[in-house]
Amino acid sequence: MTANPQTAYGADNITVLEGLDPVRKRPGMYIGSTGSRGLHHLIWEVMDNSVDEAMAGYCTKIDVVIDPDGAVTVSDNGRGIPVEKLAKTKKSALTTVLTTLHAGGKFEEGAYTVSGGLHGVGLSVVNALSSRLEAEVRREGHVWTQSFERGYPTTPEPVKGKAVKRTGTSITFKVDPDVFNDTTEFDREVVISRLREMAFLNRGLEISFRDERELSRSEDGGGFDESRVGRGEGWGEPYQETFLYKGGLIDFVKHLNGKREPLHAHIIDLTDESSEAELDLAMQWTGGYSESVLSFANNINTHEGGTHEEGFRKALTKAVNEFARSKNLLKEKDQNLTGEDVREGLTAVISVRVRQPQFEGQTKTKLGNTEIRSYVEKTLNKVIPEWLERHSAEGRRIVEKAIDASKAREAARKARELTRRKSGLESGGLPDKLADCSSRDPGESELFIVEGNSAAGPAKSARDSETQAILPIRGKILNVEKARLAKALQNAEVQDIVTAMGTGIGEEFDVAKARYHKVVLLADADVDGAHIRTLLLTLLFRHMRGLIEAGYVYIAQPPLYRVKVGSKVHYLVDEAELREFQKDHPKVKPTRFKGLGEMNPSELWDTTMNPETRTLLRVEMSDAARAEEVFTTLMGDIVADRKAFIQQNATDVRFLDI
Ligand code: 0RA
Repeated sequence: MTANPQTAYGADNITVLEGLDPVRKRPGMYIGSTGSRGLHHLIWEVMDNSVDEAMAGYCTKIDVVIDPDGAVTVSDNGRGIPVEKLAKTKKSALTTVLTTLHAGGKFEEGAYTVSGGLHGVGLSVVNALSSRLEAEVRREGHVWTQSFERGYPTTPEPVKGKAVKRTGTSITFKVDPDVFNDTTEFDREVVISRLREMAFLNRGLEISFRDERELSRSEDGGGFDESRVGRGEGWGEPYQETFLYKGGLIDFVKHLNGKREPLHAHIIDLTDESSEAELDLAMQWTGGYSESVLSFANNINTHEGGTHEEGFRKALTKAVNEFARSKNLLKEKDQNLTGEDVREGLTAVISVRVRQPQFEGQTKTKLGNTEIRSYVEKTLNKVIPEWLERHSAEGRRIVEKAIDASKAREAARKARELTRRKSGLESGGLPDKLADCSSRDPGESELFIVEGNSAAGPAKSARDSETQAILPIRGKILNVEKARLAKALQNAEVQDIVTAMGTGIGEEFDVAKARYHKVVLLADADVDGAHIRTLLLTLLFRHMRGLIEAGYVYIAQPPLYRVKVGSKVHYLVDEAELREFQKDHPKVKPTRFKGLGEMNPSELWDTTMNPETRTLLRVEMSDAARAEEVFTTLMGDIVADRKAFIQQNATDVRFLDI
């Protein structure tokens, strides 16, 4: 078998071979980025094809395996990708799908529709970006295999192998490190969370996952946790888990609500199928104050929302108000519950399937189809009122909660006014503690929110006062997960952050007013620092989410260790980096910084603040479901969960997919 792609074939292949060239030249155009997000996108892309097969009713099980060298295999028990020769390309359908851009299977009268991967680019893109890819198809009584290197087939056609009865497709790919030069390592937690989500969204579909990679010590946070052994998280054994939800979105809502106290007994479950589209909705209110509405279109998490969410919100607000009025629960005739009042404490998952989804927005995660707004609204205008009538006791509790929220909102408005007056915001007053930068251009201005006074000193002397502002905050800020906005606004640290940012908070929040386009959270590299960072992230996530969505929120990475080799000083961010360093320098003795305050200003500048030399992690919203889950376990009522989580993830902020 020849492995030289340049000379493998004659002229006939050239068009096909050239077909994938643009993908390797500009991978970002096809998968968004060549960072961690783009890397994971390859798995989703391959899996989407199997999920399509499942949605079409031909596949019940998908297996995802990461082998010890990091190659990924996605197998399904569907019909198998067709292998016969196509008149159009004079090649096997399998070869065509894997080597032709946008051959999303549409070579055959609509038999094969991509479920709508964020970019919906298909298997050929994965092939182009993999150093090797093997396709195995079980079909027509035989196994067929074909291998590829960087998108080039190593045999002209699939090779027919042994006889088999079962049908299905397995794709194994190893990503090309020349393309993904940042990282080629899949994050287990990211994979697990997407597979679980896919299983929730596709009721009855069994998705199993096995990670055969060696568990690296650094990933485990160094501790041994017995509860993780059963699933293969002990030393040496592969991690294995199967996701299969008979309840679909109902199970999703149960999962999201976890141990939170529900406000009413039933999970509301509404579905509709029409010629236009399909709609699936599950929701339940809890006694809490935060709103968690997740939306999906064709299995894609639309965290920027869109028309399906708009239709849902409009119908829900209307239905609850009308129900409340019909039961005489509103005191005054003209009293109205706002959408925010109605959604307080609500956990909802809405999933639509649309024939030709239009994805818009910065991250292409906003559904744009206008016909879907009216479809969802119209459908829900009928079924939500019916549900409330059938469960009127539960309906009453929901209304009572919304009325409470309404009162609290009024109190919050007063508190905000007070904040404004106290801080003199209207006259441009800023917090006393803020060392502002001199630039008035938000695009170049950075706000460092620094924990602890001892660190604020060095940060102030180190900064570039033209573009870098420092806001010191003291100790633990209020946990907003357990408090309404009105209460949060009484907290001095919260007030200072809101005033410094200039955006307002809650209903009044306006990202266009941000005084800085970088907000950098700077906390110690220890457990307490992680806790404070999480509290700050919770505040931003719950009440100033637009900052995260705009990509303005960053996490600074101060080093934990300093080592000297001869006269040269090195700084290392965490234990994993230190261990790596000690492989080459086994004799060095590290100094561990106890806190930011131990660093002198020039060290802090060089390692953490200087835009030329620092590494900032940007906080992204790419996984809202996971973020929801983390914030509720982390910041909710269950102290034991929180403790365990923080201990396991002390320096790990990846839950926001950074
Ligand atoms: C085109 C046509 C048919 C199946 C598929 C594509 C197919 C593609 C993938 C990709 C991963 N798993 C897949 N499973 C099926 C149907 C052909 C027929 O009529 O049998």
